[in-house]
Amino acid sequence: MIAPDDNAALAEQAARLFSGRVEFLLSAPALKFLPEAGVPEIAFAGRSNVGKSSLLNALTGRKSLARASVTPGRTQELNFFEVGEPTLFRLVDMPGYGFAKAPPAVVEKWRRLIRDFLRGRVVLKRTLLLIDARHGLKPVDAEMMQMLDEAAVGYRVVLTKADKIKPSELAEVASRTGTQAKTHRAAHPDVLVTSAETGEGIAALRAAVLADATL
Ligand SMILES: Nc1nc2c(ncn2[C@@H]2O[C@H](COP(=O)(O)OP(=O)(O)O)[C@@H](O)[C@H]2O)c(=O)[nH]1
Ligand SMILES: [Mg+2]
Repeated sequence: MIAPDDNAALAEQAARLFSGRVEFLLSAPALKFLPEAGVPEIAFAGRSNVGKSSLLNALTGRKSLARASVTPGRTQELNFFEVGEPTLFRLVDMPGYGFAKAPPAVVEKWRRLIRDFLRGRVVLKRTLLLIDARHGLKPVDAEMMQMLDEAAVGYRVVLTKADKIKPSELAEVASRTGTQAKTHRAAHPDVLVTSAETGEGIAALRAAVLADATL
């Protein structure tokens, strides 16, 4: 479990990078609006309300880089953020899934956008799949993992909201989630544990993102 590279130099470089230039680039509601594929990209995926916006904000030390959506599941856009000066890589905030009240047409549009992005984006180095530590993997997450496996996009499972449960439960969920991840061919075997609230795991996540982006 845990620990990407606890390489001190990498961690230091990552900390410096994320405290520097991080800037919103654009929102792409369809593939034809994607920015040119000039730099590596790391995407963030997860159910609505998993804590994706909060994690992006914690990662970049900004209060409101990624806005918490007012209506869960409404935003069907890929949001791009540039990191570094000049840009070293981009973060891609993918629309959340698993929202209860979405009409089938919205879900289908989401599925097509994500599938085509995952399959066609050559600069996409890794996806971080966010999972609420209180809930563990749900059937909708398994569907996302299958899409990632099929697109052959490597991904890391990141547990969010670690502060919300007891350490003993957290260890159990992390271990169980790691075991489940190992059954997916594109999944990284290590599970990262984070809390946007306490900052747990954020430095390790920064280092992992930098390592993945600059593979
Ligand atoms: N306690 C705690 N709450 C969190 C954490 N991350 C997010 N939340 C809360 O979970 C809710 C959903 O977060 P948000 O980032 O908007 O989720 P998103 O829909 O995945 O972008 C908000 O009320 C956040 O304040 C965390 O690490 N700890
Ligand atoms: Mg959000």
